[in-house]
Amino acid sequence: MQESETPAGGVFITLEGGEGAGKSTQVSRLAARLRARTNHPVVTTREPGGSPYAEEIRAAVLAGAAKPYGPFAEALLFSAARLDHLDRLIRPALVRGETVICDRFIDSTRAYQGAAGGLDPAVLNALERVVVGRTRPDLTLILDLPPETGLARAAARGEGQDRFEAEALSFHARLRAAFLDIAAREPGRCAVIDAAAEPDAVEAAIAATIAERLPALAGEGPRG
Ligand code: Z5A
Repeated sequence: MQESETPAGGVFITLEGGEGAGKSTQVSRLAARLRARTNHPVVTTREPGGSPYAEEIRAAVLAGAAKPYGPFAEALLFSAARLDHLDRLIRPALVRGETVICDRFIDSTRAYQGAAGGLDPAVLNALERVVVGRTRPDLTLILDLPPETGLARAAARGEGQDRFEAEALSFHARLRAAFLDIAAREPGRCAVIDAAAEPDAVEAAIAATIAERLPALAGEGPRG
């Protein structure tokens, strides 16, 4: 494991929210927008996953392999995946001064295994300290929408339900409340985006937030 206290030179942005909130769509759009405006690399990645070992864990957890063992076992597996992802992809990219945009990160563990799954926040804090250390997002965009809308979008893809999409609506309502609570507790890091709007409007809201919160990133000018 690399030193978890490695200072990061790049910019670390995460997108969070419930199912079908449009995170993947907006990760791509934000990356394209930043690449058109900056002269340094922009890396997109996701959790769980983002490195070969973490992708293996992703496949097992989303298939429900750890569900019988409860939220603590799932949190440990997400943390093992995160440790590898941080070591192999995120920290090296940040040290090189790159911008990393990640689809889900620590707030998903807090919301899914913590608030919705019932895992003690003190346990999650301890895991975060060990696994994440100081590699915290500079900005977290919380894509907020009614869970019914997000689940309908996810269902419309016709790919079947994974372990979390199959949970009851009340679980997804707790997730939404958890993400909003995280944003309220950490307003310096988090910004809530209305994700029920059309994709172009969501993209514009994200661009405005980047301009406000990370002006150096937004204002480097077009690629020469
Ligand atoms: N999980 C966890 O429990 N603990 C953890 O620590 C971590 C994760 C890191 C990952 O699954 C699961 O792991 C996740 C939490 C759990 N739960 N689930 N399920 P995933 O990565 O496969 O699922 P997801 O993150 O929820 O992704 P998603 O369902 O693909 O949603 P999305 O990325 O937010 O949305 P999208 O793919 O961009 O859009 C969904 C559809 O809606 C698609 O057809 C789009 O074309 C459409 N879309 C997008 N934006 C819009 C707008 N604005 N209007 C209308 N339609 C739209």
